[in-house]
Amino acid sequence: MTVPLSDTDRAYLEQAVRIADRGWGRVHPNPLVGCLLVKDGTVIAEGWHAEYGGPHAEAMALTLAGDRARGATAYVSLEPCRHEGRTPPCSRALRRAGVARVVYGAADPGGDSGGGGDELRAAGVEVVGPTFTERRARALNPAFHHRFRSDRPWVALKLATSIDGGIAARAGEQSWLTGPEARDEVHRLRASVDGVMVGARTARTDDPRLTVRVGAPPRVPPVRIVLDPRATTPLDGALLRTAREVPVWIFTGPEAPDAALAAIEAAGAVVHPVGSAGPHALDLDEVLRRCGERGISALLCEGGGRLGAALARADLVDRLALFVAPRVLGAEAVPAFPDWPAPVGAVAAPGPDSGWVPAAPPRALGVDSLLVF
Ligand code: AOF
Ligand code: ZN
Repeated sequence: MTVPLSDTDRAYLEQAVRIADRGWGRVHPNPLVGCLLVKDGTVIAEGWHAEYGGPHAEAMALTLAGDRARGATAYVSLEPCRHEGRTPPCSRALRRAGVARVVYGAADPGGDSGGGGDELRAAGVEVVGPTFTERRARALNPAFHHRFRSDRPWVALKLATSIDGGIAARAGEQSWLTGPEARDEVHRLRASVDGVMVGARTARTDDPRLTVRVGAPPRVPPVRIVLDPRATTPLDGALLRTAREVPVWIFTGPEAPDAALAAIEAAGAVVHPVGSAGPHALDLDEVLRRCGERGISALLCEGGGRLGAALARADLVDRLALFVAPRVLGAEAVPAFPDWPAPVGAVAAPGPDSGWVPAAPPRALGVDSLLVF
């Protein structure tokens, strides 16, 4: 159950959410968190979680405010933690600083870290929260919340289509659909995940680098992952040429020749053999499980069409990052989801960013959220 908020409280809390974004690319797998300390109608300090393992948002704000925190209201986008983790518990820090009131957004799903709200209440602090629905909380820190519900990584699928729903003008062709704004957003998404994944055909035809080259560099560059059943990723391509600079993982299947695997390893990439799911297809559950075991908690799939459709078909997509270009590809275009048994609709994440209304779909795409650009 969520607690209702006054307009003033909501405005400050939304400001805390915007501040949280300053940690983008630096804090995952921990959540983005923002905190605002307000006293007598004035913001006296802003704090945010700026670096994984570093001070929490509340701690930063309290340090900046010093003695002025006494009697203030703290607005925090996530319930204050009460655990002794990499940093001391924020519930204790807020209490000791004499903060009179705490208004927070999302409930902390963490077993040990959660429950700071109740602890503060018990200590006599006025606490208002949780005030975000689970859906809102998940939209802000999707991979963080996903971790408590699943063993596999959170998966975002980037899909660029024409307005008539095509992903390429003709089979096997690369069609450049979107513009610089979309490219910037993709780099921003890359900075927030642990792995960026493509299929082997995309690695061969597009020769992508899959690095973050726009905006502030992430704390850890995402691992570049190719799903390559037959080990055909070109040795002289952009990925394998730079495999010693930013890690490259190649998932291969039983069809892969030993010599190709040896050459890929010699180039500095890590080969992960997994089971097959038919000709030229890998067992996606196994791929994701392996990724999870090796510390990938959030994954961005950038295509191609076949891999994206296979992930969606297996209900392995949590977020669809949909880029719709103002172009028409026409009758010969390759559809984003070929050979589906029935027309596809999507479950829209309501929110300020999405004015999208789903058609009544015979078969819904099982995504948690949808971003449309
Ligand atoms: C953050 N930043 O601002 C807040 C968090 O890894 P630790 O020990 O720093 O603890 C991370 C947990 O603390 C995290 O899972 C969440 O439950 C809680 N709150 N975490 O990284 C913050 N407020
Ligand atoms: Zn904390």
